[in-house]
Amino acid sequence: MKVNDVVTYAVEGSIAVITVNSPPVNALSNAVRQGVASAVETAIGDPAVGAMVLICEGRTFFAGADITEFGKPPVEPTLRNLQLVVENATKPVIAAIHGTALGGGLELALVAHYRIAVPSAKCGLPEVNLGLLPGAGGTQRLPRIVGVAKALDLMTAGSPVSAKAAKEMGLIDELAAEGQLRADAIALAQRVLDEDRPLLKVRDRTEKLDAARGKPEIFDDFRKANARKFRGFNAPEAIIRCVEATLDLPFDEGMTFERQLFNELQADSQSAAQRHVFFSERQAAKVDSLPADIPILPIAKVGVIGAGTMGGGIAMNFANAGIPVTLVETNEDALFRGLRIIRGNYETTARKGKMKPEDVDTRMGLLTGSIAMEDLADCDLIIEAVFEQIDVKREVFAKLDRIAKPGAILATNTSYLDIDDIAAATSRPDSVVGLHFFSPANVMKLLEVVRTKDTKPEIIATAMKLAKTIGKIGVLVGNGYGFVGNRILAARNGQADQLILEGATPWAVDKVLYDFGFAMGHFQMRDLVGLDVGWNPKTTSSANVREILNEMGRHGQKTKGGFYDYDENRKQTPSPVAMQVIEDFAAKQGIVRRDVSDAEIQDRILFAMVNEGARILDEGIASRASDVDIVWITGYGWPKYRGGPMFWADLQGLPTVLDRLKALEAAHGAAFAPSPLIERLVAQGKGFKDA
Ligand code: 3H9
Repeated sequence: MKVNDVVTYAVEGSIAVITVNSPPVNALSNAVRQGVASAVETAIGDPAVGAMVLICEGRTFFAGADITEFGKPPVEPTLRNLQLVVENATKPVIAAIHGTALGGGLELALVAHYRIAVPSAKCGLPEVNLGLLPGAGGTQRLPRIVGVAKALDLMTAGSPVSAKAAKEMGLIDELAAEGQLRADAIALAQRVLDEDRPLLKVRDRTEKLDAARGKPEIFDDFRKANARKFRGFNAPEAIIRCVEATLDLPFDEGMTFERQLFNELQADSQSAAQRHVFFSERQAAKVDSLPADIPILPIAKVGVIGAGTMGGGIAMNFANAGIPVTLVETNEDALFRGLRIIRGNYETTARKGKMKPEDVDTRMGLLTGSIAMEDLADCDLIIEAVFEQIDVKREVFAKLDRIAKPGAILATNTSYLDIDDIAAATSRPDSVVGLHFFSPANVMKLLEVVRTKDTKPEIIATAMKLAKTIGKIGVLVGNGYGFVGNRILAARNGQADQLILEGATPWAVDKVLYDFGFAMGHFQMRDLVGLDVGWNPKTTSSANVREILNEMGRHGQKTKGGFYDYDENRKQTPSPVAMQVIEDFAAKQGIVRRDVSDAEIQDRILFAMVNEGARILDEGIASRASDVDIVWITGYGWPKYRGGPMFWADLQGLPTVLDRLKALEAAHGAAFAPSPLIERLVAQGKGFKDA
């Protein structure tokens, strides 16, 4: 029987089976909640029914509340009211889980009286990733079923656990056979009936809470251990407070407390920012201009040219995904060094328990070293990661053109160079694309896929798909200096370099950025990367502070001195030597140093970045404002809870941004001349989100 468009009701023997089918992920939308509540009530009123099974069709059990309904007026039954219907049902309800039971989905399963899952299923409360807490009783029920410590871990990490782990911790009562969930859930329901098992309610359980009573240090230790990870985010602390409440308050009062904190988080800009990031990541994967049926080219074998830090990291991505790689260097020493470093990286990962020790050899087995580019002849994709100089790259591509098989994708990992220029060295520029990885390439999530004026659409589609295969977030960008990420970085560099000449200290600039939420300040980052990256000792001319520091042998952390001084443990202190260099250079330039406030530092750096982002958007180098946000969040450490530079600008209000830019232009010159896009959007009363 159809209950509504998304819920069906069937009775088998004495078991009612309530089936939900609301693609893509069975989110608990208005229609789903209404359908399930009405089906449960039907089952309660049906004398032929003794117990019921709640199950989903499609790829997953409920993936949570419907995020698209956030901020809209609530429609009955709310999730919490639906939960009351299920929890207080006079007949046992069995939740049957496959795919991912997430957020409100798991919270709904937690009001069922029994839970069964297939081994491949996963359970989690990922609300923290959306700047929220589990707001349908998750914070009150999870500690009652898995204990306080595990609940804190699960809810603040937000990552799901396997059904097996869930069973071990008591979250799941039984494992079903894979592919047999429906039958096994009905059988469990029948057993519950036959054995006259009680209607178990998680809310009534106290044994796990009792074990944590009188140990307030659990919470303080947890806060301390995670202080760095949680810095700046509001949701983790709210979750901890709710879990504390499970020990201090009766269940219903705990629920009220959870609701209050949930509402506060939901109304906060952090959650809006994190929801924006969730949808923007998914949006970035879509290329509007490509037909839906575009062919995806098979990538069975990959070649990487250059076994340095970048090339090695790139190769690891493919080996991790089970794709064989031929890694080419110019000589055996460099090749062996590269392969040794890769093995070392895998061994470290295995030692940390993040990889099975036997997988080290499996992955290394997928990597073949060579010093002959000819060995790349059978590769479907070849990525070049050699020295960042146009002549070197053009030479490599001319040679590749002679070696690569017809139809192979030829990719460059350049960060700044003109890829049309590189492609012109081949007879097949339409096969050339940019794949801009971020260092360390086996870790960083971002992949800028750079389309040239000639890149074939199927290559773009294949590259975007490949990004997902290797666990990256691919963002399609246009071919312009620095693409999206590094061009905005250049705008930030420009201001930071100028600010320290005008009177700010590098540590003051760094503190402003750190306090804004970046993991690291600008100059700390430069010291870490190495001041000598891209610096040429042969042509150096003391033209700026960085060159002078390099000329003094101060290349950053690796030489124990850059903008900061470093001790043996890499602990940093502001360097008086660097400060003297800055002051002397400013004097030479005729700059009279003055007090620069933190507010000025923040304004100049952030508004310069936003303005550059707008120009990039206007020029079509990025196709969506949200793509710019994703680049800076996944590649450059922009704090996730601030949603990216364009989201942040929208939050300030574009009229305010325009006013600030005009004021900054008057005070500091043309770098701040507002992008025409900002002027247009303000005139139309729009924000970047509408661009
Ligand atoms: C919550 O539950 C709050 C409660 O505690 C309290 C309430 C009072 N809603 O990721 P995919 C869309 S908060 C609406 O590409 P996959 C997604 O946008 C929620 N839409 O698939 C995409 O749309 P499109 C807690 C959603 O297989 C499509 O589904 N739950 C939702 O790689 C496919 O998604 C979460 O945070 C949603 N909840 O991964 C779970 N979820 O096709 C969030 C997805 O138009 N979801 N969509 O681009 C996920 O983690 C993944 O989507 C999932 C599937 C693992 C389920």
